[in-house]
Amino acid sequence: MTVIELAKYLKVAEKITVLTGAGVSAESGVPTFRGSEGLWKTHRPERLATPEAFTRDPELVWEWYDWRRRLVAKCQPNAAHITLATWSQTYSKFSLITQNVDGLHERAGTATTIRFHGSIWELCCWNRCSSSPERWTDERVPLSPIPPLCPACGHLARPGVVWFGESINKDVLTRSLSSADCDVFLTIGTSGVVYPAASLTKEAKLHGALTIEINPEDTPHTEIVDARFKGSAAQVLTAIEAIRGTS
Ligand code: BV8
Repeated sequence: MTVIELAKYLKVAEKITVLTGAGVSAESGVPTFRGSEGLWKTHRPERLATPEAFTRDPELVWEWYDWRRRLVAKCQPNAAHITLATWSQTYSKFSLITQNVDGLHERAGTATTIRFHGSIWELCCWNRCSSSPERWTDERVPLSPIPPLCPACGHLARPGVVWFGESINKDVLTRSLSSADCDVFLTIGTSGVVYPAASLTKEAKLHGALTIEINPEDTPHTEIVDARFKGSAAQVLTAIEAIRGTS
C-alpha cells in the first residue's frame, strides 16, 4: 500500500483509532525504552517500574521519574503529535490510545487521549488514603521534596503510571477495546512487546479494521498488519497528511 492509497482511504474512513508508543516522542527528544540509547539501557525495568522497586527504594524510583519529567518538560510535540492532533479534530470518531506517559499528545492538542499507562505528570497516594483524590496533577520541575508526599495524609506519593505487574485501569481498557472496532487502526512507534497494549492491534484486525504500522524497525506487529510504512512517525504522518489534508 502506498502513502497515496492510505491517504485516500483515510479521506473516506469514518472511525480511526491510533495506538502510539515511545517512538512517536523520539523526534521530540524523549528517549525510547528499548532503543540503543533507550531509558532501559542504564536502568532495568524491574528495578524502577514496579511496585516492588518502589517499596524497596522510593527515592531511587522518584529520582528516575523526576529526571524524566525534567527532560520531557524541555521537549516540544513534533510533527507526528501535531498531525494526530489535527486528525483528532477532523474525525468525529477518532481515538488515540497512547502508552506514552509524557503528555505530548495533549500538549499538541489531542483532547481526549486514552492514557493506557497513565501520566508522568500525575501522582497518587501510595497508601491510597481516602482523603486524597485517586490521582492529582503536579507539574513542578524539579519536584521537591523527593520523594513527594501525599498532601492529604503526608505519606509517600507515587507516580501516576502503570507499572509492570499492575493492571490497566478497567475503564481505560474497556474504552481501548471498544475503539479497536474501527475502520482504520494505526500502530505507531511501539515495539509491541508490552501487554495488554500490544494485543490491541490484533483486536482491531479481528474487527475487520484496516491495520497499519508506522515504524522504522520490524516488530511483532509487522507480520500481522495489512500494511507497514517503514519510517519515522513524523516523516510518514506528514507525508500522509500532505495528501489526505488537501485531496
Ligand atoms: C498487566 C510505565 C495484568 C510507565 C510501562 C500478557 C498479558 C498481560 C500481561 C503480560 C503478558 N505478558 C507479560 C505481561 C506482563 C507485562 C508485560 O507486558 N511484560 C512485557 C515486558 C513482556 N505487562 C504488565 O505488567 C502490564 N500489566 O498486564 O496487568 C497483570 C497483572 C499482574 C501480572 C501479570 C499481568 C502493565 C504494563 C505497563 C508497564 N509500564 N511503563 C513508565 O515508566 O513509562 S511499559 C513501557 O513500555 C512504557 O509505558 C512504554 O510505552 C511501553 C511500551 O514500549 P514502547 O512504547 O513500545 O517503547 P519501546 O522503546 O519499546 O519501542 C519504541 C519503538 O519506537 C521501537 O519499535 C522503535 O523502532 C520505534 N521508533 C523509534 N524511533 C521512531 C520509532 N517509531 C516511529 N518513529 C520514530 N522516530
